[in-house]
Amino acid sequence: MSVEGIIREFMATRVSNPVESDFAQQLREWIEAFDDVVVADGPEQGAELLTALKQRAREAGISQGSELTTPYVNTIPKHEEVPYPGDRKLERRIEALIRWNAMAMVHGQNKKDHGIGGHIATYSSLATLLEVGFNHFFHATYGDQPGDFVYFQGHASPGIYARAFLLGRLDEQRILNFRHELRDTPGLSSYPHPWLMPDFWRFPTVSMGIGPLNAVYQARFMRYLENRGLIEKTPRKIWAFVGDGETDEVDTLGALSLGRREKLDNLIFVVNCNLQRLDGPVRGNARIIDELEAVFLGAGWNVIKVIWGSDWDELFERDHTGLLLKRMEECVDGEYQAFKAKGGAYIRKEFFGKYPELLKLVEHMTDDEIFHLHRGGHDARKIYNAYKRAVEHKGGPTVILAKTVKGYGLGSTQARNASHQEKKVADDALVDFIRRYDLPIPEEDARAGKLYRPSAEAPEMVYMQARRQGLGGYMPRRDVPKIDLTAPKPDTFAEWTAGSKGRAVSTTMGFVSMLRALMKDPRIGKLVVPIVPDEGRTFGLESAIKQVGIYASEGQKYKPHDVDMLLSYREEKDGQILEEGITEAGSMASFTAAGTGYSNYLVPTIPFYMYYSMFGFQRVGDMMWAFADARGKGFLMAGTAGRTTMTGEGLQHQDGHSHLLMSVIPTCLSYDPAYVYELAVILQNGLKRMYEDGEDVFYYITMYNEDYAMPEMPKGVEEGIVRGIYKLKAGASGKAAAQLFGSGPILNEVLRAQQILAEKYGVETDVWSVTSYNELRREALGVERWNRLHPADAEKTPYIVSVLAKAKGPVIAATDYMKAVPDQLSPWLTSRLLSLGTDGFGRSDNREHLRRHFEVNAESVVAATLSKLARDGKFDTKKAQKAMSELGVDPERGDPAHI
Ligand SMILES: Cc1ncc(C[n+]2csc(CCOP(=O)(O)OP(=O)(O)O)c2C)c(N)n1
Ligand SMILES: [Mg+2]
Repeated sequence: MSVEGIIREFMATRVSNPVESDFAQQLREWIEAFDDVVVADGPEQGAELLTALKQRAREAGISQGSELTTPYVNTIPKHEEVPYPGDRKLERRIEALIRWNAMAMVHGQNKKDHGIGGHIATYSSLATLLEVGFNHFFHATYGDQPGDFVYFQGHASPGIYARAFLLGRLDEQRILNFRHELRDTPGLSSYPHPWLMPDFWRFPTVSMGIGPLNAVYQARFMRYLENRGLIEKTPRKIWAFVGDGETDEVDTLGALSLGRREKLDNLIFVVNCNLQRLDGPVRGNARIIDELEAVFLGAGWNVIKVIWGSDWDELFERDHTGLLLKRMEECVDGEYQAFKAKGGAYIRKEFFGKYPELLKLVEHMTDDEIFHLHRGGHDARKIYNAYKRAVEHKGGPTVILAKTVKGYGLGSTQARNASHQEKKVADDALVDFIRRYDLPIPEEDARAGKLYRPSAEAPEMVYMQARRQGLGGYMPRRDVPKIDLTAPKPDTFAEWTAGSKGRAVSTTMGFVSMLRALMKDPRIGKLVVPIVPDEGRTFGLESAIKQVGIYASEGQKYKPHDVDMLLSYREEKDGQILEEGITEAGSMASFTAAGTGYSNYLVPTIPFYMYYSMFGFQRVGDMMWAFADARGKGFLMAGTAGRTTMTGEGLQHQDGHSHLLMSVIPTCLSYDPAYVYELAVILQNGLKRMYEDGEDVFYYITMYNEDYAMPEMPKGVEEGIVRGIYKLKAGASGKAAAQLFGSGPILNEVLRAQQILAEKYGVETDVWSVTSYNELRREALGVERWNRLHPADAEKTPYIVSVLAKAKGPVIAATDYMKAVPDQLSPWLTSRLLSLGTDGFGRSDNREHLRRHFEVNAESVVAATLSKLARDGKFDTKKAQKAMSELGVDPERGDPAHI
């Protein structure tokens, strides 16, 4: 824009204007002086001048709006670039081969098996961004430590497989089994799943948003381990490749401020800005790069934009009008997408054609040359320079915003709204592809979509191997080490299995004291990672805070107000507790980093994530699923659990369903202990199974805040506790007419019911403590399956059936969770089971009223038992009906499940 144009625009929008004409003149002088500096001494001097002025303004107390979007050009100017260190000819060849094999793999599989799916457009846009990383940056090891971590865009996995194929890591048969995992020979999972390919993938990323969020916390966890002396300090980096559409997920951008706060210069995001997501443009009416630049800059990240390829540099140099940049800043992403979909003539007319000066700028170029003016994310030199800067940047995380083309190089499917789901390519398009990339594949083979791998001696293959060797080996790779750890023996927990000697305590208090003891254990103490989302006081963690401190990468820069108190707030550089603040998702990400430490750092950290039960699975369930996929280990400790045990807080706080939700994760063992000794047995067993025996499972344990006397552990109940049920208290005569199941604090109601039934109604019952319906069901399903598959063999008996073999009468099960939790055992208890649970919305009240409302108090258990016995013809029906009013149970009241 001309100087006068700027002045006119500026004056028109001015707020204060004392002496208008004078100011316009002043402006003119300042701008001209600034222009002189830029022309004479270069843009850096111009920038420095502005910085100095800003500093001066700040000193004078003059505030200005901060600028969060910079011009729509590359952050690194051409003259600051270093030359590309690789052999571009060979690298181009390698990239073309990977592109071909990725496409052939997806195409071939869909031809063979219609609708099996797969993606090529994502990888096509990402290929160069990954190749520069694989050839020059991604370290597989640092000495004896695993190297950099790379979170790949899940939908780009065909490219990763194709690369591994070329390197000889995956054979042809394996590639032919892409998305065919259930055949005679091993297959390839659709996306990154460590559960399915445990020596290959490290991080499950395909559920959008989870990868980037986990990456941020992984970077922080790496620092935590370094600061606590559990791993060496290394220059390791965490790279997260993120889709531009993926940034719409709140998870993707929600934890950015942590990166800045913790100065995570080990963290690099690369956002693949191909301007499209699944349905169409990410920001058709604006520019996603501008939006993301502002977000990341605002969060304090180092932002590097890689927008234009090297071939644009010459155009910029020749454009003295500033019109090229102006035109770029006029166009929105919807137009940029159309340019790449519609070809060179269209770009000439619609982009350059707007200004005669710009048309002139490209008059020497053919339409084809114009079409092939590269975007930054397809230019290895630009990418290399951005990565180099990112790796060298100190003091905070870096994001690289790389502009690419979705479906790049795929011919007619490039940059179309439907590109994302393109799987099959027309035969002619395959031939076009090999021509475009100059691949030595016979046309016939191209039409058939055959895989192609040059001989190992081919220069590009030798180069590819050498690059990886230079960087420490192949990637991705997941380490599966043998954990050399002995769990504390059961007698270590003697203090907690001995009972509370009449003192009323909660299972939560019991847990915290065990946790404190575990942290003192000479073998595993250091490995324990307690995690809390601002609920430490709720769980009584103050003493633990004093004991081991809260992790704070900068220590404690202030004197806490409670410094003179016994349990003061203690932050330490090597503090052990991760106090995450109010972020269950962030805490879950820390849990994931710590729960996979055994593989990612070869340090078997043992996370205990303590949180408000209600804010568990239903809030971060997808992350829990990913945790299981990643073969995570650890303990999810769900406090303030139980719909009627959590008093006062009401509907959105009372959890009566988490056990049901956690039952869906195959590797999650969930327990609902009533007593501290049960909890002790479960913890010991968990530590042994996960860290001594090496099982890839994790634990979900509900804890309560109801105080009551904890009994001493009866003899011989350990197996029952672990398997899910044991007999706690038999009826006095030994001839029980019914069996009462209780769990968590509701077990106390059941014990009271046993007493009322005996004393008031002359009905003897046995009481069982059920620690895990989920585990009982899983075992029974396993046995049942075996029986189904072996009809000629003697039938095996599920544990639940065998423990109840001699127990007579119906089973009345009461729980603080939905009836569906005990109902899981129905197939093996046929007509015997009657479940009492807390279906419905919670209420604010105390335990007495809540339990009456949800019909899980002792009186309701008594009434249900009598009713069931009456229905079975074992108790007088009239007496059963009358008992209701004696017990304060109103048969005509509304069903709590619906009110
Ligand atoms: C949580 C979640 N929601 C939806 C999807 C389905 N999905 C897969 S890819 C995709 C579009 C991705 O767009 P973008 O992040 O821009 O990546 P690109 O393929 O363009 O590189 C969607 C919606 C998913 N995988 N995860
Ligand atoms: Mg995209």
